[in-house]
This record gives sequence, C-alpha cells and structure tokens, in this order.
Amino acid sequence: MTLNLRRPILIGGIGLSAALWLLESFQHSASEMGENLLIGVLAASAGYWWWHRQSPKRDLALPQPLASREAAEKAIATAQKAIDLLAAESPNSADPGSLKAQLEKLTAELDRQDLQITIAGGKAVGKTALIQVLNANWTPQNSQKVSFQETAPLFANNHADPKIAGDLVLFVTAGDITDSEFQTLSQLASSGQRVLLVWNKTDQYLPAQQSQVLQQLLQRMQGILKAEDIIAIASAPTAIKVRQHQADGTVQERLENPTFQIQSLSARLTQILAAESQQLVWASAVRSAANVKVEAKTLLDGVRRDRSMPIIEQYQYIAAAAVFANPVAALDLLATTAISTQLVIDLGAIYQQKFSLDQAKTVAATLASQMLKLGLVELSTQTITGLLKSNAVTYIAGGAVQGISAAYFTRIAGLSLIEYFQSQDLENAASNSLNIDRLTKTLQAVFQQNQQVSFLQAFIDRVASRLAPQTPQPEAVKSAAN
Ligand SMILES: Nc1nc2c(ncn2[C@@H]2O[C@H](COP(=O)(O)OP(=O)(O)OP(=O)(O)O)[C@@H](O)[C@H]2O)c(=O)[nH]1
Ligand SMILES: [Mg+2]
Repeated sequence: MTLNLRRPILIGGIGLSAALWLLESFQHSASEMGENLLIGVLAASAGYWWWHRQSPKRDLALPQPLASREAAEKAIATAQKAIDLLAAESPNSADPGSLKAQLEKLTAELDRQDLQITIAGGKAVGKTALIQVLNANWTPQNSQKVSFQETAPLFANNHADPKIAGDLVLFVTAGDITDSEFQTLSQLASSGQRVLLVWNKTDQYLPAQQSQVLQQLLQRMQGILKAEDIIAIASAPTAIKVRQHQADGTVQERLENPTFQIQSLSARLTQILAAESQQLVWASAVRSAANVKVEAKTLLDGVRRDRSMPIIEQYQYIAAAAVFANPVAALDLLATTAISTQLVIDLGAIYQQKFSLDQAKTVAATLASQMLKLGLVELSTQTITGLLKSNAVTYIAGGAVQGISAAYFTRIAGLSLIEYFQSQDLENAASNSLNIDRLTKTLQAVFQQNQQVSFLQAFIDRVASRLAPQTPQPEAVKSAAN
C-alpha cells in the first residue's frame, strides 16, 4: 500500500483560523462533556431512527393511475443507464450482460398480448382449486390468452415468502384477513401492483355471516383497494349431506356437491381484461425495469464500496500517524480536516461527484463541525480512552488517544460519505448539490452503527498495532509521519 502524499490539500491544510475555531469548540464542548454526551447519544439515536426509516426506500416508478408505453420505455432507459455505469466500472463482471439481457427481454415483450395472472395467498386457502375452476369455466370464454401461476403458500413459517409478481395478482384468503395478509396486501398495492382480494370458501359461512365478513374486508381495505376489487367466491364448496324423508318413514342420506360460486370474480376479470389489459402489461414492464435498476445499483454500490474502503483505510492511518507524530492539538485537528478534505475528493470521484477544492473543504468542515456539535467527538474520545486504559497495549505513547481518535473520525467520515453518495440520485450524480441536513443525518446513523465497544476494541487494536514502534511500520504510516 503506497500513498501519494503530495496532494496539495494535505500540505496546505485548512486556514489557521478554522483550525483554531475547531480547537476552541472542542475545548468548549469538553467542559460540558456530561451534557453533550447525553445530547450526543440522543442525536445519534435520532439519526439511526431516521436512517432506518429511509433505508428500505426503493425507487419504483409507480404505474398510477394507468401505466403507459412511454412510462415503460422510460423505466427501461433508466435501468439501462445504471447497467452502463456498472459495465464501465466493473468491466470484467458478467452481471451487466445478464441484466442487459433481462432488459432486452422486457423491451421485446412490451406489447405482449397474453396476460399473466398470479394466484397468491396462505397455505390451503384454495389457490389450486381456484385456478382449476377458472381454467375450466372462465378462460375458454376469452379471446385473449391468459395464464395462471400459483405462488408457494405465503406465511409458511419455515421459509421466506415468495416474491409476488404478475400483471394481475389474485390474493386469496379464506375469511377475514390476518395482520400478515393485510401487510402483504398493502405492500403489494402501494408498490403499484394491480391486485384483487379474493375471499374464497364463503360456503363455510352462513349467509348472514358472509355479509358481515365481506363488510369487514371492505372496511379494512378502504383506501387501499376499491370495493369492486374485493370479491367473495367458493371455488370448491364442501359436499353437503342431504336427508330425504321417504314415504315409508325411513330417512335416506346422500352427499350433494354444491356448484362453485365464482360468477362475481369471472365478471370482474372479464371487465379488467377488456379495460386494462395493455396497461397491466406496461405496468409490469415498469416494475420489472425498476427491479433491474435496483439490482444494477446494488451491484454498482458494491463495486464502488470495494474501491472506497482501501482509500478510507489509507487515510485513517495517515490521520493516526500525523496526529500521533505531532503533539500540538490544533495541528492534530488541522491535519485530520485536511485529510478528510482529500478523502471527500477521492471518494467523490469514485461516486462521480466532482468536488471543487472549496466544496470539498465545506463537506469536510461540515463533517468535522457536526462531529463536534453532536458530541460524537467527546463520546468516542472518552470510550477510546477507557478502552485504552483497560488494554494490554502499554507501549503506546501519550498521543495514542488522539491518534486513534483521528483514525476513527476519518473512518466515520469516509463511511458517512459512502452512505451519503449511495443515497444520491444515480442519474444526475454530477449535478447533485450538497444536502448538509442529509449528510448530518447520515453521519449520525453511521456513527451509531460503528459505536459498539466490540468494534471499537478491534479498531483500536488494529490502529495501535500500526502506531506501535516495535513493529515494522507499513509504508502508509511511514510516509505520513515524515
Ligand atoms: N369449503 C371449501 N373448501 C375449499 C374451497 N376451495 C378449496 N377448498 C378446499 O381447501 C383445500 C385446499 O385447497 P387447495 O386448492 O389445494 O389450496 P391451495 O391454496 O392451493 O393449497 P396449497 O397450495 O397447499 O397452499 C382443499 O381441500 C380444497 O378442497 C371452497 O371454496 N370451499
Ligand atoms: Mg396449491
């Protein structure tokens, strides 16, 4: 690992006044450590909460109210851009090729005529029975080709739920819906999936109960599904015992198979086929293209992270060595801030975010001042001091706490930048402007994740072994200390 230290910023550093300001705030906050510690913990938890709330966000372009061919083409083009970036940044991977093939298939099927209907639902709700009765009694009436597909039973505890996708989903239940059924249905609907709620096995209820259950279903799904998309059926009603009193006084019993009740469903399906068929196919293309894009983006994030981590490692050791070698506190902070400015530029380049020197300084200064403001500096310095005291590493000189802290803050800054860049809009990376609020919240969340004592202990051991004079110094630390 060799480092090029002849970077202008690392030598120039930030202005002395800025360094003194940082020093001042540091000393000021150190005197209020108790209070700030509490604020820091609170702020960090708030950040963590925010991050958690934000992270499952997936940018599916919702096909609402009705998807168009243009929307599908646009979604495919957007996914294509993500794949192109991936191909450019990991030229030896097979992933871009296979993702591209998926997109080509989507494009070829944009005007697909046959409709794919997925039957989903819990175990034994009657999915197979419904497909059979539809295939025998409804499918033959249609001029359009329709194919049914049954998912593996949902909510089976022994394995994860299968992914539900299709032009149209019939979500089957056998009565009022459970909480997990409600969750799945709401998620499907909110992701733009066209879905009908089909209550099967109505024959298990008396007519009076039936209307009650239907009322409950309508009420629960209000605002999520339209009333006409909630339908009661009986695909395979249970045979009923019929008793007949004979003229001679004896009673004869026989089993009678009631006929299936799916008229309301067939009628609704026929309507949907006539009115929405083409849009349903386009909407599927929009969703599939969005999924391909997410896949490409995830791979791209991985490639970029792999390139970023060694850079963060390098800078964290430079920061440690620089601060360790120089006992002046103001210079310590100056050095780390200069290093993080260069870190901003280097990581920005990986994420295609070009920063001018001034912009990079602003980002670095924001990170540094937020770390102080949020009490993260005090909190970690205290933890690191405590851990070092209980550590067997006795050969470490006085600057160890500062050195290790500098490395730690550099790492937190770098990881925050990765998270922040990843959450940026992929399409307009170059024109993204700095969102300080979001950067601060990302910083809080990342700090929270890397604050566990076990992580800090391992981190201290790693940095300490680099700083230790006994062991031969690696290239990075040597050049930084000179
Ligand atoms: N009473 C009544 N029973 C039904 C109805 N529809 C299906 N069944 C019965 O429910 C049981 C399960 O039906 P399936 O069609 O196999 O259900 P499934 O959802 O495909 O089941 P899995 O694929 O195993 O999850 C069978 O015994 C069916 O006869 C109905 O409308 N009324
Ligand atoms: Mg089945």
